Amino acid sequence: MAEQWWKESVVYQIYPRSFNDSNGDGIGDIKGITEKLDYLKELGIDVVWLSPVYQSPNDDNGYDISDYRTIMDEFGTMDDWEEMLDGMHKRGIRLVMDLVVNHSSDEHAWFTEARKSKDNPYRDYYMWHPGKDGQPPNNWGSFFGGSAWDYDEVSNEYFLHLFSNKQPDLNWENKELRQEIYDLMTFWLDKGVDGFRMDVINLISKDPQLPDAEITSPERYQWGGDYFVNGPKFMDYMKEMNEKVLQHYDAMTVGEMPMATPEDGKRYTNEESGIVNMLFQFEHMDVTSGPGGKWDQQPWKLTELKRIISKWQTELHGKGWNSLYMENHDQPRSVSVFGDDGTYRVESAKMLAAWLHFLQGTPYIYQGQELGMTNVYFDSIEEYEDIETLNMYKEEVIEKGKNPQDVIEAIHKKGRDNARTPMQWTNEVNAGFTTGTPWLKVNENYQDLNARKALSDENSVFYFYQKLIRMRKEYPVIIHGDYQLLLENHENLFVYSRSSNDTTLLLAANFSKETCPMTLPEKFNGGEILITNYSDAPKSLDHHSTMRPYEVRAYLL
Ligand code: ISL
Ligand code: CA
Repeated sequence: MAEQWWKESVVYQIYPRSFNDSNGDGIGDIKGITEKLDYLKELGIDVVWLSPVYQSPNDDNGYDISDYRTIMDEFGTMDDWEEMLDGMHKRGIRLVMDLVVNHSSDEHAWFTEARKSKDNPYRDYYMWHPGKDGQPPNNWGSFFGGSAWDYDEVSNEYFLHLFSNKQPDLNWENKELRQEIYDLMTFWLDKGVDGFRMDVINLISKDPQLPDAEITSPERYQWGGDYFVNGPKFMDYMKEMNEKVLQHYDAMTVGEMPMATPEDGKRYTNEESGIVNMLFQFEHMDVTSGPGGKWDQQPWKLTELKRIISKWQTELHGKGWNSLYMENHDQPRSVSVFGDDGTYRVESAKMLAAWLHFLQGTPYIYQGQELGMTNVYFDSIEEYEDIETLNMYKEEVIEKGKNPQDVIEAIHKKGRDNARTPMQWTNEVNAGFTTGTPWLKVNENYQDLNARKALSDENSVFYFYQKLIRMRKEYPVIIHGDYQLLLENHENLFVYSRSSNDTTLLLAANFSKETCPMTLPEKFNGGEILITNYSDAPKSLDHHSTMRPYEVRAYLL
């Protein structure tokens, strides 16, 4: 078996549109990334996951691909990309590309051909179906609102799109289509990429009967996941992909898998019969969602987060591998949700970092997380760009007449643009992201919160991450140790231990503004402190102790 370098790696996610603009057009680009490679090296990360940079009409910022083998004009050229890859490899950084193959753009040549006629050779690359009594073939809703089906006048049929209507779903039943995908993967692997992050990969196989979803909400369209999440041929397709492509390369794979349970996690990531190295699951991100789903944000409970994290830690130990994340380009900023983006911003950003990095799995840092970047609170819908947010606003406010202020508040809490505001490099105009007009407004806190400032302050969140990344290389217990939850029912403190052989690591984190007394079992005494966000924290552990607001401490016993 190949060396499992991905278990010991820390991954940094770049959302290129918002990372760094090299030519002043307001849009981040590949040369802009190359300019910042020393910054990434300084942080110490091992792998970059680059969100899509392929040709795209940008209906969903590159997650709608119109050519899988060329670089988006706005981002630069293939030469720029090669220079970037070289620069990464020279610094010992690996590159994982985004593979978005549940759907393509409707502007992909396959689709423009397919929609020409029912007997076009590319027709079957997509999922076409006649309607039912002038209505879509079934009642499935799209992730981005409305029906998952769009009517096509030319052929009087509908095509399936689980995401926007400019993201038609590819038909994996078609053998030629599958081969096209394996070929494009090979194309990038031969160019030297080190792996793939696979977008909504567990949605690629749909129940061929396309049954109506059970009616579970008062909405017009329903959640059809029973018929396309982990669908009937998902494993077969992935095995074929491994045989035809992946097994011939030393490549890391991470599957994004909405709705995945630990059972799924084990099935898909175990070393004997798994199909990816690790997965992104969503269960812990959903602790803030109420019964109304993503936009129904509710106060969350630490005990619930503990239950979910502990379940995944325990069930996958020795049987699979997980990724560890609290942020990405689809999620709000973690300090704003799980910490405090006011008084305790720095403390809570560090607390979340240490708490995450000492769990078992491969950590992912989303650009700006290493600075403790926060959510953005734009006043008006005009300032938002994300298709999911804009569609939802239109549906709720314009079609259903909801109070716009309530909807904006939901967007403040959960909108994807929270993560997509430009990276804050300096305290200069537009946070040093661009000399032009940024495609999405910069968060106004950049004066105080930026990379330049972090790099000149040895107590910054940045250097805290740097230490954590180093520690993961120094202490094998972080990679391999087993996990035990302590103080299970405590509402503010998250305490766990990791043990292997004769080493125990103890992590105690206060997820609240309260000062909390902490009493641990007696064996948790002594040892030495590894890292903390309060410089005067006790150097060795006393099993009776007090945790201050958002304090975190890790001890090696
Ligand atoms: O963002 C979401 C709401 O929290 C999710 O529903 C998200 O759409 C889902 O996790 C799939 O995400 C991935 O595929 C989408 C793309 O818009 C996301 O950016 C991507 O991460 C379609 O390609
Ligand atoms: Ca640019």
